[in-house]
This record gives sequence, structure tokens and C-alpha cells, in this order.
Amino acid sequence: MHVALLTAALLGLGSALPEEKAVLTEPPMVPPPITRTTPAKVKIELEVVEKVMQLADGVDYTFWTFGGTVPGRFIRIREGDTVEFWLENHPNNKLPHNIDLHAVTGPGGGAASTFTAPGHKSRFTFQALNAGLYVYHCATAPVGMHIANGMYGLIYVQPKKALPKVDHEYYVMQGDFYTDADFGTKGLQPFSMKRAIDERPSYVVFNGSAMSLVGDRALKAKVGETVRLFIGNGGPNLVSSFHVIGEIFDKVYTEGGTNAQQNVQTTLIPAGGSAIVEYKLDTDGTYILVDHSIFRTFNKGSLGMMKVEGPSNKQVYSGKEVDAVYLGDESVATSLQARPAVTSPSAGVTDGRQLFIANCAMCHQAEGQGVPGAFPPLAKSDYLKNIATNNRAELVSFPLRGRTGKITVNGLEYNGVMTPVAGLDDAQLASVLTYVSNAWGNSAKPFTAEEVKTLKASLPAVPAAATGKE
Ligand code: HEC
Ligand SMILES: [Cu+2]
Repeated sequence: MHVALLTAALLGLGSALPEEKAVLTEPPMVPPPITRTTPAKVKIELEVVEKVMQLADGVDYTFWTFGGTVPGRFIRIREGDTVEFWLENHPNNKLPHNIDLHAVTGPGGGAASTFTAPGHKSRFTFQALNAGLYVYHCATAPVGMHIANGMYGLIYVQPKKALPKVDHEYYVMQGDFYTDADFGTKGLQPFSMKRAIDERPSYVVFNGSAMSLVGDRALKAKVGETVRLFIGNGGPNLVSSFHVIGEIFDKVYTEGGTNAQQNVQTTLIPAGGSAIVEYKLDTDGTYILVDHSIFRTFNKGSLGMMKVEGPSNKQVYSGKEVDAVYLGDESVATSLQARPAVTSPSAGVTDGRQLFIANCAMCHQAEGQGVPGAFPPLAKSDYLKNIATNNRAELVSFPLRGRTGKITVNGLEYNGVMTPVAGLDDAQLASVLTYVSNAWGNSAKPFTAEEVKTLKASLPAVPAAATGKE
């Protein structure tokens, strides 16, 4: 076909590269192998979505995601490709976000270039110089909190000489989660900064939920087939001792790099690191994926399954399936079902505490204590006390319009972004403001829906440009 175009591509002339859009997949799926033998200009569009999903059976959590899932979409490109990367921050989101891709050569891995407010999108371009399996994650302050809420995923830079074809490729990523309440406590559970700093997770899970790879959602294969797992560890804190009960890894590309080790039982995956694991299925049964720091598996959720159908090979193994033994644990037995997404946490809610947990606690924290340097406290806040008494319209404007610029609370200066809190009606605003101005030792006159309505009407008009929306 176009000889000139091909020559230009071989010479690496960016402008003449053939263009394509990357196929992104949700976990546990992996985009198909790239069959091209020359570089391309690849466009990637990744959308940040903040949403409530189940962390375990009956346990809801407000995840921050790349693409609506934890981990985020799997990205596959080829060594030498030029990548035009778009980060889109959904207008309903509450926070700014960005992305640091470990596959990027350049300051911050793209973080500064992709810092994006809700309702905006950013672009930068990089060349994939090194082959390998790389973690990407959000790097917006407080970084640990963004990662802890699920903002990570994998990008595979397929080497020029692709790995041999296998029957199945799957995507699995471990993460540790921090809630005040212990594993299994039902309801919407807020993030705990204290437990995160102490590195005491209440959940350690694969693919964002204790239920993501069990029951109907187990990984599948047949006897005689070969499997390649792209495994990542988002952390934020723990190192994974990744192991598949009943299998030996024929090959492990340790740390997602180029050289393979052979015949491995357990491979160590650092936080912010990866591994490519391959094995052939010699007999049938259910094989259990675990973090072999084993209390995490039986008490915190790090358990997945691969169900292998086909004729038993009695010569290789002639016993019972391991299934029964490992299904004995209650935390797993109760979670053999799909994980529904829960939308609009505030719909119909009138309780002030609940509204606070769903709309404010992700920043101001469950007991209103704030996060040093990032989010000011509401508990015993002199600023809140003053406006709840003397300028109630300003307080109403915080959730309605957000707040940015310098602010001094209890003698400490903050300079952050509070994005507007969407979707609360007047009664709900009254309820949550009454809650925050009277909880944790605060005290002020309660708000009513009528007062909120009047105060809203009294706020100065905002020019369209200042709201960041057309
Ligand atoms: C996206 C994170 C975020 C969310 C969600 C959020 N806030 Fe804020 N809030 C901030 C930041 C950051 C500031 C400081 C803004 C600045 O630096 O100008 C702030 C400031 C405040 C203040 C004044 C300072 C203080 O500590 O007394 C009040 C009051 C407040 N927020 C109330 C709320 C309420 C009520 C909600 C929920 C309805 C809420 N915020 C949701 C981030 C957030
Ligand atoms: Cu983020």
C-alpha cells in the first residue's frame, strides 16, 4: 500500500504515523494483542468517574475511578507508539484529578499536564519508549487518598516482539482500602485517613471488591489451555504476595519487566508495581487467587477464583477439588453474587449525618477533622462557627457554589478547591448544614428549607464564565 507512509513511519516521523484509537477494557478483560509491526499514533480517552459501588457484600464505598471501575480501564499500546492521552473529568465529579502513568518518560509521568477540574478535559502526548507492564494512578493531593479510593490501573506497552499467543489474557489488580469500621460492616463506609496513615486496611481486594472474581464472575479457562495474567498492585500501602492455589507459574515476568523467571509459586508485587504471570492448565477445578499474606485473604477479601472446566487429569492430580475447603469462610460464602453499582447516594435521604457522609466526608473526613494541608476541619472550625452565626448565606454558598482561594481555619491557612456539591435540594441542604454546624461540639441555629431558599435567592449572581460551565 502506501510505501511513503510506511517509510515515514519507520523513520519515526510523528506526523505521518497511522492513527488509531486505543481499545480500553474493563477488568478482568484485556484488549486483544496488537498485530501491527510498526508504530502508530494512538489516541487514548480515559474518563474519571466518582461513584458508589460495593466493596464487599452490602458494603458501599465512594470510589474514585478511571473509567468507572476499580482498577481503571486496561490500556494496551505498542513499544514505540506515540500516545495522545486525554483525561476527562466528569462534570458530576467533586474533585480535580490527574494521572501519572509509569509508562511515561517525562516529569511526573504526565501528572502536571493532566491536572483536570470536574467538567474539563486535558491532553498531553508521550512516546512509549520502554516495553513492559506499568501501573498508572492519580497523583492529585492528597495522593495517598486518591489512590486509596481506587484511582489506579495498568497500561501494557507490548514489546516490539510480542509475547507468544495464549488462550486467555486476564487483568487483575490488588488494592488495600481503609474504612473506620471493620471488614463487612454494612452500609456506606467513609475513607479513614487515620487507618490509611497507620497502614491498617480493613479491606484488601482484587479488582476493587471482595466479590469481583468469585461465583459467576470467576475467571474461566479449560483444561489444556494457557493463561496469561496481567497482575498489578495499586496499593496504596501493601505489597502483595501473589499466589494461585493449586498452580505453579510456568513463567513470571517479574515486576512487569522483560525477563521471565520460571517455575514460581508466589511472586512479590510491589505497591505501584506489576507482574506478568503465565501457566498452563493441566487439570480441572477451581484455582484460588490469593495474597499469601493469608489473613488478608480470609479476613479482608483478597480472594479470586479461576474455574477450569474439562476432563480431569487423574495422573496429574487425583483428589478432591480445593473449592470446598476455601469456600468455608463466611466472608466469601456470603459474597457469591454480582456487585451492583449504586447511584446517587443522596436520593431521598434526609438525615444530616448520612448526607454529610455521602457528600462532604470524602474531603472533610468522617468526624469533620479534615486532612492537614488539604481539607480544613469542620469540627470546632472557627470559620464555620463565625459564618453559621453571622453570614449564613456564605455557608449556604459553600455546597452550592464551592470555594477556592486562601482561607484560614483555626489559625492554619488552606488554599484548596472545594467543588460545588451537586444534587441536594433545599431540605437536604438545610439538613446537612444543620448537621455540620452542630456536630462535633459545634453549635448554631438549625437551618430550615425555607431559610435556605431565602439565603440562596440573596446570593449575588454568578457570571456564567465563573462557574466553569457554558
Ligand atoms: C472536594 C472536596 C470537598 C467536598 C466534597 C466538600 N468540601 Fe468543604 N471545603 C473543601 C476545601 C478544599 C475547602 C477550603 C476551600 C479553600 O481553600 O478556599 C472547604 C471549605 C469548607 C468550609 C469552610 C472552612 C471550614 O473548615 O469551616 C465549610 C463550612 C465547608 N467546606 C463545608 C462543606 C460541606 C457542608 C460539604 C458537604 C455538603 C463540603 N464542604 C464538601 C473541600 C470540600
Ligand atoms: Cu484523583
